[in-house]
Amino acid sequence: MFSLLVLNGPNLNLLGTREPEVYGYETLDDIVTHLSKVAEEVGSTITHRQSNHEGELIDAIHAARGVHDGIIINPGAFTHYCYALRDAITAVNLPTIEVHLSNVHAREAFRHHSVIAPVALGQITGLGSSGYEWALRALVRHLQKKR
Ligand code: CA2
Repeated sequence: MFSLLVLNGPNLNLLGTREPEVYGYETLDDIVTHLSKVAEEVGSTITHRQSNHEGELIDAIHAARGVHDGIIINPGAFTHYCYALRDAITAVNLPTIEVHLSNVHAREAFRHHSVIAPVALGQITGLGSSGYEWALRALVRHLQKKR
């Protein structure tokens, strides 16, 4: 049984309400509900947190130490410039998978670079909401191998 922290960054609370052509029609609640079911299926649990504030995400990452086994994070636009978020992930030393709904490489140039990716176990981008599910399955498999 693994305990996973799922974090979503700025503006992702708006999912399902605007720009569905980019981010899909599902709300964040829809995504988290599905993810909870997948977690149960693989004998794990998730704790979800969305914040529009850098410091809150950093605090949640710090608090994950000794509580959660791994992190799934969609850092939103923080992905591209937030070194403090990257440092927090490095500091807690928990396996972390970065997820993006859209294919960041097919979008504006500023989205092509992630400051998070080098400290992440891996990155999933462009697969829509299913990216969270693949991240969860991959993280659980990674944790099982480490046991
Ligand atoms: O594709 C992703 O998941 C992103 O992390 C989403 C971020 C963007 O800044 C990244 O480059 C890629 C933006 C999240 C905005 O979410 C919205 C959802 C619905 C309506 C408007 C914004």
